[in-house]
Amino acid sequence: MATTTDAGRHFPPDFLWGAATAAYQIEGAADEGGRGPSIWDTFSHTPGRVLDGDTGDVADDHYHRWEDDLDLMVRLGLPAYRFSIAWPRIQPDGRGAANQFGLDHYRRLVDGLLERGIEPIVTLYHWDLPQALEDAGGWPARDTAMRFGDYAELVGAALGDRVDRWITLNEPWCSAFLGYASGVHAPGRTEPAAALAAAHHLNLAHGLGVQALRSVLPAGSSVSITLNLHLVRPATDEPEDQDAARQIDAIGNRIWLGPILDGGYPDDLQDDTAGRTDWSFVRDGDVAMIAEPLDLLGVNYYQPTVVRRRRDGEEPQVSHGHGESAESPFVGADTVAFVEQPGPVTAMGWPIDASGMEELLLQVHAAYPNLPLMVTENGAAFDDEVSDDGQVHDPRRIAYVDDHLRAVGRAIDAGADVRGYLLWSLLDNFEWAYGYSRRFGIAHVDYDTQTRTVKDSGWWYRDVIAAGGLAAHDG
Ligand code: IFM
Repeated sequence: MATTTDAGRHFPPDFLWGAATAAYQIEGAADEGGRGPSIWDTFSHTPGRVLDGDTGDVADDHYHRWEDDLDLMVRLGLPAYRFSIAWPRIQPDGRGAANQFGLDHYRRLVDGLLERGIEPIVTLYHWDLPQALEDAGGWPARDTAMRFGDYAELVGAALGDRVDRWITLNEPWCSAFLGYASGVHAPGRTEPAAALAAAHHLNLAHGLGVQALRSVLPAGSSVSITLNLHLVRPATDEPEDQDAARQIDAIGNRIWLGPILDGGYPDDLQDDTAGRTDWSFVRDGDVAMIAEPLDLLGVNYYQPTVVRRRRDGEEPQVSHGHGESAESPFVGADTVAFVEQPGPVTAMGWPIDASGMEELLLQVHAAYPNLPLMVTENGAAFDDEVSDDGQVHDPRRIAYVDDHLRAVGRAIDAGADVRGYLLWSLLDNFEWAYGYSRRFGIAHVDYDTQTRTVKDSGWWYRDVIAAGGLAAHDG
């Protein structure tokens, strides 16, 4: 139980503190170690897809600098580090025997973490699908789910003796709907029906991944999935706005929670999307495979979403808070309008509202009271610069994280079983379609020199971790 006193807020003693990254966003070394191309290599090298033509070719050069980066984590006193494995380093074509060189790289990384007393948390898939699998159909093709099961088994067998915590997929909503519906993420397709098939095959991949991991991991290992659940609020109490919120909840949240935790796809989701697909890609037995029991649910939260029903004659929106596209990522919810929220925003344009964190954790806890939760991502981008004094002063990030941690604490007080908080992100990195223009790190990266400078927020977070909580709020 978290406790609040005048002196501040303390978290449970076994609360896991950490920071997170993902392979394509930090590694670079795109052509090294036998790595094959991923959909993000292809996408970022396609003119017009990523801001300023940025690519992940070099990124933070973490592939070469990982030891220094682990030492940086030690300076920050991080007890845990969440990172992802690049599938194309393990299976360059997405199938077949493992590339030993790739496995060895991650084994060294894990050993380096363990030697430094940092707990590794492995995400198997953070959006870098081997290009060969996209060429064979990508996530809309059922076979991709089977291939993920094989990949999960290879990695689980190689690292299961030293990694206790596993996450199958990161934010499959982005993979399915930003990748295949709005097309603002790789592979950049705008095929709403295919996006729904992709969502199902990502669910199936998750289930097969859990099965594969369980078959090779020691008993007691923790297996989970990370979802970017949408905290959706209707703009008014009017039934049509409430129904708009229901639709976004269906296509944003229950499309994952339904089959994974509730035994099937919700009827209203199938009704909403009936004009796009007949869902015949769901085969007998699939839902049972998807519903493999989980040890924990990873929740990523950044911002709330406010919606209303679009009025007659009103044009559909081309921006849905996830980049500009004529196709909405919210398939089947074409008459939903996204309402701009008053108040401060981050450099992503995302509204800052920590109350959504508390609300979301409590909603999920109410729906699944026996499932432990972990905040596997939360953080903010701001336009940080190295000052003349050589430091990076980022008070807005400190305020953002402070507020959101307090919200996590309130959720714990109210009964939510939240086991940890992993800040996004350790380092400034490749922010997908925004390239290097958005900085989420608690350590600044100078992309010309690869110099890391711990921001004020990094030192502040170190102190929070060391104290096991937050000092008194003076705001
Ligand atoms: O950078 C991303 C991360 O890869 C997935 N979750 C959201 C972050 C910020 O956009």
